[in-house]
Amino acid sequence: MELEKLLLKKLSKPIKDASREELYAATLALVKDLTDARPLTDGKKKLYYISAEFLVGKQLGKNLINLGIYDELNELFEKNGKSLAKVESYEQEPSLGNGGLGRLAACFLDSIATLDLNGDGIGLRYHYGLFKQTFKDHKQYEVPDAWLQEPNCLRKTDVTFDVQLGGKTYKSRMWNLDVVGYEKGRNTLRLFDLDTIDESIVTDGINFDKTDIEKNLTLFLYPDDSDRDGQLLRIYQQYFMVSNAAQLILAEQKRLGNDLKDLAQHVAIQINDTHPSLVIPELIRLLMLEGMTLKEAANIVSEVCAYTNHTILAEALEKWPMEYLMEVVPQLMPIIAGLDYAAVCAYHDDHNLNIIDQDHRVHMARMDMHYSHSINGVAALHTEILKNQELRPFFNIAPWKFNNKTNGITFRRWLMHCNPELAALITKLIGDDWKHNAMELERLMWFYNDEGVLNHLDRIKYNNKVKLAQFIKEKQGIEIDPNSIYCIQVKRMHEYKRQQMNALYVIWEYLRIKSGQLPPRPITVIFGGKAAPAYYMAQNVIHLILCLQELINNDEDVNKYLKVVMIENYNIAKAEVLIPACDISEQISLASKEASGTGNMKFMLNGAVTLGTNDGANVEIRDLVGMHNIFTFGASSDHVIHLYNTNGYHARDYYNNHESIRRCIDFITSDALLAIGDKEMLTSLQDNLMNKDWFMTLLDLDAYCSAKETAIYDYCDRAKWTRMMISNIARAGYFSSDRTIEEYNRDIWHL
Ligand code: 26Q
Repeated sequence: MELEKLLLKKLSKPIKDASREELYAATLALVKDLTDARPLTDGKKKLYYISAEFLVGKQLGKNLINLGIYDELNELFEKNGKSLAKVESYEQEPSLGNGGLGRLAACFLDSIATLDLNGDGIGLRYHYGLFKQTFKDHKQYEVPDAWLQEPNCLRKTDVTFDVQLGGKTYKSRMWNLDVVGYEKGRNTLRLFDLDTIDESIVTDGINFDKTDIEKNLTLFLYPDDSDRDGQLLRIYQQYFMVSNAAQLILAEQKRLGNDLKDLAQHVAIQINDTHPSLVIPELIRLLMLEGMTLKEAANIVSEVCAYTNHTILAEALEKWPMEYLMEVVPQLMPIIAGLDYAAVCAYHDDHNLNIIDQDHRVHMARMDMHYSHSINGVAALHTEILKNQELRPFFNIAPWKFNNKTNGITFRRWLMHCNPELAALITKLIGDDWKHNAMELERLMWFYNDEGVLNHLDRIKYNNKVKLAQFIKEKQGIEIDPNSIYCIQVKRMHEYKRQQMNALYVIWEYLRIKSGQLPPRPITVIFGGKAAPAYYMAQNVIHLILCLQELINNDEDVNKYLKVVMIENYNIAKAEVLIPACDISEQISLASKEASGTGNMKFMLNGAVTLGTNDGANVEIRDLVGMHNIFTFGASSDHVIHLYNTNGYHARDYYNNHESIRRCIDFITSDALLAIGDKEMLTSLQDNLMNKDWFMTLLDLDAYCSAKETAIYDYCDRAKWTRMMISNIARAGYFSSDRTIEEYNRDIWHL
């Protein structure tokens, strides 16, 4: 009743007469009021989580859950013939991230607030964020994503700072996004921007004048950096982000009356990959302006800062030419040189430790590692590889800095919001303590032999599969069968994640069906993910998948047993429909290459069974659920690393020596596919797989097809499969981001 009154005040007409848009605006305003009524978390020490990405997803539903009014509002809407889900779908999804790293930052903010820890996020208010993906002629096209429509979840503030970019002064502005914890806690995500950004400078698609900083600085996330101007723009963005962060932090400390000499007692900074690394020299610069020496400031900053590594791919470790930094941030270069000198003096015998290398490039990760007190990887295997391989020289000089923090996900969004039926069943079975202590999910194992519960689980999965089928029909016009097995691989398109191996499996299955060997149950293979615009091989893989979708779904001999869907513009909202509907979770990266993965955790929590390599957090999933509740295959990370070190992998040998592999590769340029697709793209992909295959697709292809066949047979044993489902859900508690954040706080932040 109370809630109804509050809503009507915002609406000024009866709920039943209001449009979806009006209901959205009123609910958004209501959420803002209720958020304001909750006190901001504070404390003696504060965390600043700095990140180029925050892939927060739609805010309305999540905030309603965390404020504890979702169900009540849902009923109120239903009573008036309205659907809260429809109102939620009106919201534009903020497109402030591209993948795992950005989504992790969003899950972390949710957990930090829920645990009532004092911590804000700091990032950029991109006007278009990451591009929107569309398909035409079986290819990906990129269009700007104008997500900033009014009204939205951001709040304009009058906080501004002066930032020096290329010798000129610009005035920034801070925008706030409320972060409400589940039941308690409230923090803020601070997003910085310039008032002068001009969206109209973007012409045909995503082209714009890259030199006009005043107008373009925050237009896009990861603007094309294939030329010098693009790279300069990336540095401008990074410096703008961290200069605002450093100024905000010091302003808050001064306001609290804290002595800057005691900064490490009051402030912790987490550097999310290398994009915010310039915060180290910038903070040192500002402390020196307050009268400290370089040495004093550097010591304090090292105690404040901690660095998280999210990848071992060499190309993702940022190195900027000194000349670029001289142009963009001349005020930092003397400091970086001083930091390098101090580090080099200490360790003059190993060039791998230099911040500035012989080619005058500045290595961001090296600066992070010298001048922070903690270096962490994001899954157990990943951290071991960092220590023993990629970052070994640093581990040798400072082993105490290294620690593991296995990633996690927020169960508020990835269970309670996206799968309310499953959440309700869990609560009915074990009470609702699991919402605060995810390890309580273990109790579901009591029902391991309870046929009624297992059938109920199965029914929920089926309902979610029906919903996904309706969604795909509505959005993309493709019909899929909810009684088929849904195999889902959704993530950024990258060769190391090996979507191409899954596509080769599709060809393998297609050829088998054509030859009369039918699978025991129909299979639906679902892909989704964006490819970077200049990443041709990833574009080619999308092209192959879209061609296969066209060929197979229209082949009357085959489409009763096999279908292929490539989801257009995969994002958080789509993930929330896909993940609860999944049977087989595809986590098939080349062992050693996927730092952790977090999709793998979301799928298991929603009762999917993993088909994966022993990579990233898959290893920990396997250890938790046991070998009988996961399908693993493929070369070990040790073996893969050995192959790289010895140049021991030759794709050509696999092509020549394995008939089944050869048939799949040859099919990429078969008449059937060339009739649909682009000859150049398909040939280039085929050529790459046969002659280069840097991520060793053919090495694991046979093992992958066999493992998938086993999984599909096991799926047909419903009693067996539903037990695998419940085992996966019950063991997912460890992957709550609440656990991850408690570990960060215990070992690194000490809030
Ligand atoms: C670097 C240089 C130049 C341009 C872009 C970049 C760049 C941009 C984004 C490098 C890396 C990223 C994003 C990385 C990322 O999302 N990593 C994922 O992080 C997840 C959270 O820890 C892990 O679960 C995934 O395994 C990891 O791939």
